[in-house]
Amino acid sequence: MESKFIGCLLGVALGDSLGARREGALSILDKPNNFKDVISLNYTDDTAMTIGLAESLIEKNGLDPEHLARRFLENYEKEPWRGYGPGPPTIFFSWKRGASWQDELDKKIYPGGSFGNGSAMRVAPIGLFYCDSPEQLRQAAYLSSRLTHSHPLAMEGAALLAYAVALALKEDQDFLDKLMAFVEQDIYKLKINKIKYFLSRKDNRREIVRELGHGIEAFNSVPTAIFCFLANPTFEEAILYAISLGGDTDTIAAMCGAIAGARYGLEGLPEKWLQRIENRNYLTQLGQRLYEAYLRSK
Ligand code: F2R
Ligand code: MG
Ligand code: MG
Repeated sequence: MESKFIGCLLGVALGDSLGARREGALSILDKPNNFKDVISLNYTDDTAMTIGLAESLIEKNGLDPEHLARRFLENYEKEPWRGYGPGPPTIFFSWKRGASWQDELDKKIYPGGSFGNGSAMRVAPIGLFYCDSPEQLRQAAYLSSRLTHSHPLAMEGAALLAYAVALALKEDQDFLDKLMAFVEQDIYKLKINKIKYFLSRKDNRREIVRELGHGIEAFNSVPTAIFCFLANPTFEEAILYAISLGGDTDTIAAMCGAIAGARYGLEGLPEKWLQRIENRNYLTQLGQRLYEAYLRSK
């Protein structure tokens, strides 16, 4: 289990940093790039916010939204150049000026709140910490999302990704059926059915992108990341495949990396990539500390 906690956090960082090299690419590759020429792997906001969430869960022994909001702000101020989405920094500045985490400030930026994938991309630590209780996991994922992404489709995307991490951690054999029973929003149910259809057709990349999406919206990226994990037999193949789909590649590969890292553990992550990942030691320690916090919470 400890190896899987570590593998999940490092999996986010590997997917994010490899994917960041193609983020926004509209083209779909016919076959995955093997990244042989890459010397160092630097991660973006996806990993920076995952770190913030893991740190807060460890320090507070569970989800404390006020503490989490403070940590997101502190980490952003240390590293504002991580390539954050447009909405969150505006919200961080409002918190700094005294606004509350409960204010759902994203509703002032987007009608009905943000349905960007920014809350799903960082949610993996909740999938690990609350892996024994789907309902606690759902409530924690919703609450963590509400700070910056209060639209129901973002909250649901975060819960779905967290639950996928929990099921992968446990090597659950009824993965898709359990995801289907868990989700409440129709668009996610529709896309989970499409995942089933495409599992035997993974080379139809254009059709997969058309039907599942590869965009910045939670509903156009969370199901795609789950598909990339299920359609490939190893961590490496899943990440390269995710990146080959183009679009929001850092985030789709980060979310796929979270699930695949939880499934295969640290041993399943390619050493050739681990050697080049930024902050490898800190991410490893964070996985260990999150595992200890999880044990204490039981
Ligand atoms: N920001 C980026 N990539 C840009 C390139 C960065 C560059 N490399 C650099 O160096 O700076 N990536 C990161 O942003 C995504 C996560 O974004 P998040 O946190 O969800 O942001 P936001 O602003 O809440 O939403 C993102 C977009 O979604 C659309 N949207 C959201 N809600 C909407 C609504 N209600 N109606 C219409 N559209 C809505 C908007 O287009 C938002 O701008 C990740 O990819 C991460 O890697
Ligand atoms: Mg990013
Ligand atoms: Mg992205």
